[in-house]
Amino acid sequence: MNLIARSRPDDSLAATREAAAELLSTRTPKFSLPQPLYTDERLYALDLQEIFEKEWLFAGLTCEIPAKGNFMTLQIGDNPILIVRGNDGTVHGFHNVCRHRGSRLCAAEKGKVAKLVCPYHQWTYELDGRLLFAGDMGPDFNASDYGLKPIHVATAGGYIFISLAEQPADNSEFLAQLEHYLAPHGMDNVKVAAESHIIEEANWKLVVENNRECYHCNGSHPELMNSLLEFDDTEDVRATPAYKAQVARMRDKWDGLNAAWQLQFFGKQNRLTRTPLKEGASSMTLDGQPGCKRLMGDLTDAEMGALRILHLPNSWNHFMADHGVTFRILPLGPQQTMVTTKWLVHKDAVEGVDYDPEQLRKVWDATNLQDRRITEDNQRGINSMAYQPGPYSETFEFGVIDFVDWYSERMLSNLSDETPSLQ
Ligand code: 3BY
Ligand code: FES
Ligand code: FE
Repeated sequence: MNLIARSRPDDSLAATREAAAELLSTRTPKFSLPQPLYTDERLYALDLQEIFEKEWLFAGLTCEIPAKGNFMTLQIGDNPILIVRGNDGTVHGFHNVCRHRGSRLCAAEKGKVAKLVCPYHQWTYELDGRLLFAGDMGPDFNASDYGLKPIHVATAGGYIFISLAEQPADNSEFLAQLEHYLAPHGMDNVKVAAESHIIEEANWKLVVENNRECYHCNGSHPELMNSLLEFDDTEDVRATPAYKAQVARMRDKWDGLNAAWQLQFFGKQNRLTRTPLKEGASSMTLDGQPGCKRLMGDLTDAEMGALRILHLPNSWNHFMADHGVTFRILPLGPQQTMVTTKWLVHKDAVEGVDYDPEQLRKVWDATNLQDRRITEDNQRGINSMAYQPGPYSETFEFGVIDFVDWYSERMLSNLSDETPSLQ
């Protein structure tokens, strides 16, 4: 065996980057992606490096960490992340990694602490990341050299976004508009009424693609289709005169309530729009009626349609008058993705009186499981030797085209930055 001839790890990294750039720049536009982009573990590692470690990601909600010392954790590829509310109310984000010998610091998904204490040798950090205590480290030890490594955090409208990039892109315009569109929903006064984590055995891009179209909805989502109107724009070729009249009526109402509704894109990465639900439905519940009697914010009219928020690469959301639903995806492997769904209601709504969490979550629990089956079958077919990229419908799958274009553009642009070396 000739060990010398074996390629060095950084050669193979460069080769993977070249292969990805080649696949993305020669792909057929408006067709699904070439197989390796959905299957290959090296290309998956590149997705983590170039998308999930560089772009802004939806992490969670400020209502989940209401008071100082409240924290939440999540995992971005190999990176454990910690988000914690500081003594002064600031939301801090850190790599959840002790500066002593690197142990993961906080294991719980959520919790409350006075200080951040490493379970291994009890190095103790302030909520703002400063190292306060390290036992017997000798006279030359300088604690100020060993603070937790910060990540970028941005909050708006109750949302927490994080970025592991050194210098993330400016997203302030989207954040300001997000806050504006969410204003009627009183995001300072919400709580999580129900939460689910499901794992889909599929590449994260298939999970997003599935969400970006409703070509599959009539065949798969009977519960959701009681309330969801699949198109969100009067310019949509499928928009009927009845739909346009409904939109005009709702827009008068939204204007009266100062509830922003305009369809707005921020590049292809973020989209905001308020749209009606099916005539007669006011919420995404089984019967289309409000799932929570206490409405969000100061709203008094249950019929508000739904605010739809899209944030690539990892979130979509629906906000009605009575509750909001947030979705977060996190990749777990080349063919494995976690989908976290949270149902939000007014924080003063009383469980068992104003809402029943089991009822509230029914439509999206059903829809998530239907989407899991669809997406896992999509992955199984893509793994076949017979798979070849197929054409998207421009009428029904324009959202998928936009996502795949966004992904390809981000990858090609991030790949053209200098090649990172293995540390
Ligand atoms: O969750 C969503 O936003 C989308 C709307 C269309 C298909 N999917 C259910
Ligand atoms: Fe954290 Fe030792 S690794 S205290
Ligand atoms: Fe679906």
